[in-house]
Amino acid sequence: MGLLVHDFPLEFHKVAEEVFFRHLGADPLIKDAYDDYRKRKLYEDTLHNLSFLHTASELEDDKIFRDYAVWLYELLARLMRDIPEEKLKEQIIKHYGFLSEAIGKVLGEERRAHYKPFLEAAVRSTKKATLAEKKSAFSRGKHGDIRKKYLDLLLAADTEGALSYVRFLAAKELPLEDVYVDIFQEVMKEIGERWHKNEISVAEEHYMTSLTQRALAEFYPHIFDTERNEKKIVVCTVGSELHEFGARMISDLLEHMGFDSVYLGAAVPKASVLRSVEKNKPFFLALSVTMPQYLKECLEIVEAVKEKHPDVMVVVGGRAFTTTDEIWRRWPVDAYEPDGKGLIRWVKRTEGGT
Ligand code: B12
Repeated sequence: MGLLVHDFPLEFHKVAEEVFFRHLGADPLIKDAYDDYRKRKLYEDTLHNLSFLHTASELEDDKIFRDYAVWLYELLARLMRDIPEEKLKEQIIKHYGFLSEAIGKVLGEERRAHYKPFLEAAVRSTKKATLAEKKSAFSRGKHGDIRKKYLDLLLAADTEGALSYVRFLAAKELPLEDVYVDIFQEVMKEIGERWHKNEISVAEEHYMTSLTQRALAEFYPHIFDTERNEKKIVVCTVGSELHEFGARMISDLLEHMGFDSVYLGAAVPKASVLRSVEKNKPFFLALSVTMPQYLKECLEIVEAVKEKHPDVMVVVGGRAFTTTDEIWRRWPVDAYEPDGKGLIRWVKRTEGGT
């Protein structure tokens, strides 16, 4: 599934073409030494950058694009270690200049002026970005030793070892929220970091993700052993969002609290979410977003649910919200929580009426 949002302006394809030809004109290396694959990648990456720019502008949140600019710089710097950092920064900043020129040419000076503050903020963030290693807290703190041991087994591609370690953990009867949030969520984040640092491949990431999803199944007998509360909740991801691990965890943790969880999975269209709310009349709807591009669709769903089912509470969460300037505060949601533990606390407060 593509990363372009449902309302991605068609003219942006023309903008991307303009940017592409500006790069070709400015750099003989791209024109002569790039094969078709790399040229296509340059074009696609430009569309990707435009989709983040569009999202930040639509949601009036420039942190989304600043955050993306830093992420992009770090990704490219690690992929192209042969290019000195300052040179790479120059090239990226030149690219933002091309985006601005191309927007002016294709969409007009007014649109160019509209996007200017977003692009300027991205340039400032790129200039400040650094690859200096921050001290990782991954194997420190609560359950740090378990995280490290489990990740080491994944890195060694030791499927049997990893699953028997997970069974051992299940037998220890640690609180489910610790296992999910402190261990599996943090391991998944670390896997993402290592992919971003170009230390592990997409194949390794896929393997570790699918094994960890399988690991959750070891806890299922425990998930359903609680008393039911006769309330339903509906959980899903929206837009073309394929990251569904977080939503799955939320669904399991709520099931464990006694709710009947209707888990719809990934990338559920607005009309289907509404139909499920209509049919299940949940205590609340939980929407998960990881890629900022799908935040706008999330907002549209929140607004539609609030209009049609004002008695249903809506809670949002997922990594995308951490890349915004607390955007949920401007939304008609009942809560945002950063992780499964926060959601459990919110449910207890809400059910307890405090
Ligand atoms: C696994 C993974 C994938 C898998 C997902 C598989 C699956 N079945 O879910 C696949 C391979 C599909 C994937 C694809 C992509 N990915 Co990816 N992925 C990840 C990774 C490594 C882990 C995600 C995860 O499972 N986390 C564990 C869960 C449990 O954590 P969580 O989602 O944050 O959920 C917790 C909280 O956020 C919260 N929460 C979540 N939802 C909700 C909802 C409510 C209501 C509440 C209250 C709370 C809440 O509670 C959860 C539990 O505590 C992340 C790294 C990361 N830092 O997240 C990258 C990451 C998210 N991916 C990234 C990228 C770039 C992509 C791709 C664009 C790659 C590509 N070029 O194709 C695509 C996009 C696909 C798409 N259209 O969505 C980047 C995003 C960077 C950015 N700038 O936005 C990340 C951050 C990697 C990185 N470090 O660079 N990815």
